[in-house]
Amino acid sequence: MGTMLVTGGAGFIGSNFVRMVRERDLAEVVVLDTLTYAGNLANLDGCDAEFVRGSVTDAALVDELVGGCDTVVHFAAESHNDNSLRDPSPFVTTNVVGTFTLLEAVRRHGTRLHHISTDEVFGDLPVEGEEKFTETTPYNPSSPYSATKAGSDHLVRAWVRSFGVNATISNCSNNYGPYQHIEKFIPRQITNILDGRPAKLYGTGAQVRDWIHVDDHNDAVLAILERGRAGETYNIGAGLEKTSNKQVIEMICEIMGGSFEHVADRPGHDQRYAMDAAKLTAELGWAPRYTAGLRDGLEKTIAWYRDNEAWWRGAKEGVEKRYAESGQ
Ligand code: NAD
Ligand code: TDX
Repeated sequence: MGTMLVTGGAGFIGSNFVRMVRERDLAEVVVLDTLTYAGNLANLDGCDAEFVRGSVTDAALVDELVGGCDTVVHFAAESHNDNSLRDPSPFVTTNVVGTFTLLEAVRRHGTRLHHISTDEVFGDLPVEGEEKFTETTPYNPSSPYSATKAGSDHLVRAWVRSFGVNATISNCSNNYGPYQHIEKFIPRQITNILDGRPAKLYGTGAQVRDWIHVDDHNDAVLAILERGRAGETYNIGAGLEKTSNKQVIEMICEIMGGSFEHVADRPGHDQRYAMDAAKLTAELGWAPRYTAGLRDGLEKTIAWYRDNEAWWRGAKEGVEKRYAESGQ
């Protein structure tokens, strides 16, 4: 794949992706990341990749970097729903304007782009029922975060159709695994319990997420880069057994020996996400590797946070202080 520009490569999914690409020696990697609170250079420790600190909204920098690479994989985003409810502004700038800036650069240079997106662009599904999102489900985002991700997907589609840009999109469900920021559901609960605090469940905890290990997500991204059809969108989801937030928190508490409490619900809280990944499987032969169930993946993830306290410790107090301000 020549030289690959990975935006947001110092974040959770992007850094796991860079590690995978370098370990398999699939491409030379240049990471472009502005290192927000969510970006951490330590995530790339031991990875043989060039690092450039800068924003995807910096048109001159983006043009120069895109001009020097063969493929762009675009992970950079503001990624947390709760933050988008506190202050949507950086979501619009990074997710919408940043994607626009990249699209203009790949248009000028004729560079292949893969855009990383989310299942949340489709809105939500009732908790009861087995319906799943497909690639043709109409967009219906609920939060400022998901609205800006939906906007970025629309921009990519328009640049494909209007300007013939060579781009693909993937929409993935909730990821978990090592290096996930402790503001997110699973690592927040693991680090709460390691810290002697109760785990925190929003509202009743009846909501359902379609959990996927980050390596399964990144395997799918590589399959799309290698064999995906230009202009296409692929849904990514592991199809594990339906598990509510309450069941996930109970599993974590049981494995770690902790307790949980109910806290204020998230305004506009999406009820259920579920992805139909049949197109990805049928066309590209992708299948998840973490098939032993969520409990097995959680045990490995808990072990990682236990073994890597120095990685998360510095952020814990600030994250919990911000949540406490909204009763969470
Ligand atoms: P993250 O918040 O852990 O990482 C985002 C990274 O982007 C950080 O390193 C941050 O510094 C960087 N960044 C932010 N603004 C930037 C800017 N203006 N210029 C350059 N870099 C910038 O997020 P994540 O969970 O790794 O998500 C990565 C991508 O995957 C996002 O596009 C997200 O929407 C998508 N996604 C995430 C999930 C999930 O469950 N986490 C699921 C589906 C899709
Ligand atoms: O402390 C908590 N307690 C709790 O019950 C937190 C932080 C969350 N929750 C609930 C809210 C959600 O129903 O857990 C669920 C998961 O929450 P998040 O980790 O914030 O993820 P979600 O809002 O579902 O979005 C995630 O998946 C799709 C990612 O953060 C997005 O980047 C991705 O696009």
